[in-house]
Amino acid sequence: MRIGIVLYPTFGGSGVLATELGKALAKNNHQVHFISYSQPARLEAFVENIFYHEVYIPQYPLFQHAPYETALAGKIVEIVKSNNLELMHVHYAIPHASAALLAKMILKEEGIHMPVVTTLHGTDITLVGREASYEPVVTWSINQSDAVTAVSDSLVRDTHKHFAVKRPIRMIPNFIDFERFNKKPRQYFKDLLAPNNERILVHTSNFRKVKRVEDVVRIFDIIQKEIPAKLLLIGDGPERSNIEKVCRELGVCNKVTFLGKQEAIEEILSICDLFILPSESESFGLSALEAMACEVPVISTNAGGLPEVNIHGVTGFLSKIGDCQDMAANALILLKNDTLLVDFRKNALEQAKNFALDRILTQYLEVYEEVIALTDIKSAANSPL
Ligand code: GMT
Repeated sequence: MRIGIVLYPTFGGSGVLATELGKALAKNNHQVHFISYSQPARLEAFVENIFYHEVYIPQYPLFQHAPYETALAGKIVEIVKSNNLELMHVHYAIPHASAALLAKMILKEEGIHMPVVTTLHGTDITLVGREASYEPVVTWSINQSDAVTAVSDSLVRDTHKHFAVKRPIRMIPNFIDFERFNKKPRQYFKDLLAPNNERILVHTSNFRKVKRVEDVVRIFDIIQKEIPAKLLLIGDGPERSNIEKVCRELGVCNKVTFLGKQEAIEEILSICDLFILPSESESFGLSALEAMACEVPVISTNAGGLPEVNIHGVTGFLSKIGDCQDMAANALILLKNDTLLVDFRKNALEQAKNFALDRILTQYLEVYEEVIALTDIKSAANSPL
């Protein structure tokens, strides 16, 4: 197939997932065209069958905010025509779905039929998309897409709850590539970061308020008062300065390492004992799945889709949002008991296998085949949009 993928190029979950999906499709001999405003973070090297098209956003003194959606729709039209693409898969509703649907209408005028598959990732539904100024456009985009998928049952429910959706939404969970994410022997790295064999806790995110990174530090503070421990914080974002301040206030700076944005997260996860994810909202929690694939159990909240990934009492523990005492107590149960920790490590890996790339890729391919077949029937019948 010849597939277009519209995505955010950042380290955020939706961009990561979309890039990894494109790479997997390319490996399976599909031609993939990424469209974004800058090079996707996980598209590091040249890969056969992958093409990247940058959206150029012309500036003009009149614009306070240059119209990205218009430039994106124009780019989609150009790329579909020049590469004879069979479908457009957009990740994140805003503004990717509406831009793709605009492109679809433009192409239809020229007799070209391009189906649009929209994948909802979370914040486009649970947070940003619900804003009054976005809501009608998101609702329209969901209803007009040829197929809509969401990354967890929780997100499917939230979408129906918050938007007037008149069509089925298919749940296709996020996936993990075990070729990349697996526990690697990195003792030298562990010796460097925890020279006295301290337990290592880790958190990765974009340091937005919704991630409650402050809670990570508060949970860690309780833990390190009972056992020797280190905390690794991976990522960066708006909350970073505040988190550093909390570290200073709690007097734990010498035990907390800010690693910033990292490419090879699996290398770091490989030396960690527990992953902490105290998010306020999380449609899936791809970062937790990445940790589990590297045999790291998860201490998280029960927000959104997290209970579908992290199984309470099996792969880690779930707590109420903001309950740092409970999350620390759960962490200590595992950190103080080697045998239990080993069991949870194994369980985490087993659960991660349910989200193995091959299983999930097939589900996306099914959707692609369905929409292409339906588009062929519709275009033969020359039906309206
Ligand atoms: O919250 C993030 O890390 C970024 C955000 C995004 O849209 O890129 O992530 C969302 O999509 C990920 C991939 O499907 C999910 O794993 C995250 O749970 C989801 N974030 C939220 O729902 C807050």
